Amino acid sequence: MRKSNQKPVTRNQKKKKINKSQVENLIFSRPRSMRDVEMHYCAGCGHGLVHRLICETIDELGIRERTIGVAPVGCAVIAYDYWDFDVTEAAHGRTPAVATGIKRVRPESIVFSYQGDGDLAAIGTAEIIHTANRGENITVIFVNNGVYGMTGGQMAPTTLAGQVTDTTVEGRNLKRDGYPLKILEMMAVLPGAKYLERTSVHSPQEVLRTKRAIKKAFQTQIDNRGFSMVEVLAMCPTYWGMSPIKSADRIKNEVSTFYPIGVVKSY
Ligand SMILES: Cc1ncc(C[n+]2csc(CCOP(=O)(O)OP(=O)(O)O)c2C)c(N)n1
Ligand code: SF4
Ligand SMILES: [Mg+2]
Repeated sequence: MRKSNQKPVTRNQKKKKINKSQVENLIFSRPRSMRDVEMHYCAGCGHGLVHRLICETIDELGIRERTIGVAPVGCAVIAYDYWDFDVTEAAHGRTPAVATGIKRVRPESIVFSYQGDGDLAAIGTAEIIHTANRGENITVIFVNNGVYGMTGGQMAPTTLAGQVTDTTVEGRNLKRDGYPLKILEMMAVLPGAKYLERTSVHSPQEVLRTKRAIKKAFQTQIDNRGFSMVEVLAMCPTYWGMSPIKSADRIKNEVSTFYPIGVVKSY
């Protein structure tokens, strides 16, 4: 077992000098589906955690060779640099449409779209609703951090009432800016949507729950049951203007009281 004062072993180091008994004793390592590169995300960002959970899931299901991801526009725009399986890119909000095309042409592939809340719940509202309504057999991983991260922290449709952002400097005003959108609850009425769950990555326990939900969503597709989607509440410490720890606390105490964690629809 690795002692706490020893540095973690990277895949490059493994290639160079790790011996057989050390490999046998490893209890934690990088998933095969994840590249051994440094990520560009800010400290405490939720995206890296969600990326890893997707990779672990793909490894455990043994589907790396037939998985195709569709990366969004947003902070996760270069997710293809971090994933070691086929990934393509779509214009802002259009990942479900692109994923639909790929899945219909290559039904044997496991196809997922990865989207932020600006991508999915603003510019891509039409695409996500119609993709779910058609019952496309794809999986959507929806990372809800309540802001437009990539472009500088503007209000998103998911921004909470009173939340300060670059475009709501006195807090989101429901009269002026409308109400925060609960996309999963809206989609639950669509017969084509088969599995919908909301999770979070603000604590180890919730990270594990997110992993189970992502696995079930992929399994839903493998079993040909139809559209599946997991909404993950994620931290954006940079544009929430708080530390990573305070950001995690904010999800626990504030965000998840408006966006309840749990299964919204299942089969
Ligand atoms: C058609 C179009 N409109 C606007 C933009 C600018 N834009 C790029 S990323 C982004 C918001 C991304 O926010 P989100 O999807 O929540 O991702 P996050 O960065 O928060 O993970 C916007 C508005 C764009 N790239 N294309
Ligand atoms: S701006 Fe927010 S969402 Fe983007 S990388 Fe930084 S913490 Fe993550
Ligand atoms: Mg966002």
